Amino acid sequence: MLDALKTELLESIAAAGDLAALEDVRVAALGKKGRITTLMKALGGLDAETRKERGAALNVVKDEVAEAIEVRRAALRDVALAVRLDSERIDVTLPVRPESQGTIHPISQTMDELVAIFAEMGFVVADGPDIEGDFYNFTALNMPPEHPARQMHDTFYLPPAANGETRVLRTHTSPVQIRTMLTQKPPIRIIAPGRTYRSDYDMTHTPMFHQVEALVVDETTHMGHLRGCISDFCRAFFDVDDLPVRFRPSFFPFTEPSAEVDIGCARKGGELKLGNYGDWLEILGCGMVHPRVLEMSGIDPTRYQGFAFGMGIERIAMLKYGIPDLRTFFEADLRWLKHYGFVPLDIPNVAHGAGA
Ligand code: 2NL
Repeated sequence: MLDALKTELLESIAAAGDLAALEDVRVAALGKKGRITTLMKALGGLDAETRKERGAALNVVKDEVAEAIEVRRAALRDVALAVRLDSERIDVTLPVRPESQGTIHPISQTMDELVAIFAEMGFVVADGPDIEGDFYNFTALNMPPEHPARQMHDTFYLPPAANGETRVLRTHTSPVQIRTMLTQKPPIRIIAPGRTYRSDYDMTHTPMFHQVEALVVDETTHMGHLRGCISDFCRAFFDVDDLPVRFRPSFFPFTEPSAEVDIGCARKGGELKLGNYGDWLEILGCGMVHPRVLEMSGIDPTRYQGFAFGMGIERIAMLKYGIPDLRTFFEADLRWLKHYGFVPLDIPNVAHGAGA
């Protein structure tokens, strides 16, 4: 009788065409009210000798059936997977449909390139709020109230904070570096890319624009590091190995000494070419962090020195990608975006000139 049951169960296991049918077979045999389970329960009513014998035999059948179910389940799972893989096969080399319409904005692409280059050099990306306190945007940068440099910033002012502090839309990304110095111990090596705001609108200015600033602070940081870092960056970003890079003395309230950086170019017939052609083009400002700035940011200027630099992202994007008009960046013109935008999968990395 047990043999007949076993044969019958093994047959229905073999006949189960899918996982659901197999589960039905399992429940009918081994479930709470399954046939084997019922027989097991009935053992209690037998005398000790018969119970031992029948129990052992039942256990063998139960194990065999359970094993057969497992084997069948694995086979059915393989079949189900194979069917699914076959039916869901796609050719990933085909173009996407409907063809993708969107492009990466040149500002986003350029920021990704900057991050790729500076990350390779060991910089970490830092960010901060667009709405800043007067202290972080000006005072900590050696521009006390009434400092003439403040007037040059065409600042957007907001109603004061609850504590009375003057609030502004940040006029540069420097406050991010101030916040970093106030909360982290050197060595510090960060870049701060982001939106900045100045109340100015003409051919070469928009009220919102983008900047990236870099800051390095350590015990032995000096101008040689500043020079090498900036030269390497310019050559990587513009993808010109022998790009001439020149430092001219300048002034910023937050750096001493300060410099402006020019790169080599040629201007011919309204065209601009970057490289060793004898002419020069200004692209960024830099300097050694002013000791007073370090001090106001909680860093001991007798122990640490730092360098910093900053540049406009629209400007370097225009140079690299031949975009002639700044204001078009912010017009959201789909034809412009199609022309100057980037394929979403063209992800910048240093091996690819970050990219070329
Ligand atoms: C430019 C010049 C510069 C900095 C930015 C900086 C930041 C801190 C301390 C010292 Cl927290 N300096 N930033 C330094 C020199 C130049 O930007 O022409 N930007 C568009």
